[in-house]
Amino acid sequence: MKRLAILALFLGMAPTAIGEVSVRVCLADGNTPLEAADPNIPFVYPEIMVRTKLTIIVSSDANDYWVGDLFIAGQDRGYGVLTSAFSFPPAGKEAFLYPLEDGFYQGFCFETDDPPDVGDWFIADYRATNIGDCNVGLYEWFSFDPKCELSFSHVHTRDFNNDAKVDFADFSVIASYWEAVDCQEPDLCEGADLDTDGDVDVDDLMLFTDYWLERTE
Ligand SMILES: [Ca+2]
Ligand SMILES: [Ca+2]
Ligand SMILES: [Ca+2]
Repeated sequence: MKRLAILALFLGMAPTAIGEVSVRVCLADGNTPLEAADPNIPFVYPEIMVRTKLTIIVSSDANDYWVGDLFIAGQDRGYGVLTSAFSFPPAGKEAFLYPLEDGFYQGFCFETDDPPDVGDWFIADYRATNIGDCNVGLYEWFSFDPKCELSFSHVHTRDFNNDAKVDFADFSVIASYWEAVDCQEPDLCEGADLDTDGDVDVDDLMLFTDYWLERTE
């Protein structure tokens, strides 16, 4: 009986306790969620190909005025870039955003109307520019440390002909270099030597098929 009473108290308090700004990652369409690589580890995402475009959405289940940023910091700026950002109606008519690029941060600064509405507030476009790791931090109230960090890892593209889709046109590049043994940096047999060991063989083919029909934007 006592336990029930405590539960009722907890439920009664919940609506005020959970109001919070959160961030999520979607594909370039801004709609299809990109799930974490491991459901138990939030904000660490599966490997994406260089040139892949993603969207990062800032939303809130509380209608409290908010000031925050999405930034790529330090050397991570060599691997990814936040290219553009927009506000959604729930951020309010007076919502405000602007790009920031200084000696350490690259990204966008956001400010909602006072008060905003509950819902999606802002969206930013992210692009993987180089092979390596890149974190995007969500900062609040001018803090130096991010509230959370989205961790992206970029790998060689499988879109060899650069038409934003991995399909037969790209497979034909693998086929045309099949069993080649003299692939060299930086061309790597037009990218077909995906594991960069100098040849094009079944290991490269497997790395290729992992991304079959994926789109980069
Ligand atoms: Ca392609
Ligand atoms: Ca290879
Ligand atoms: Ca090999």
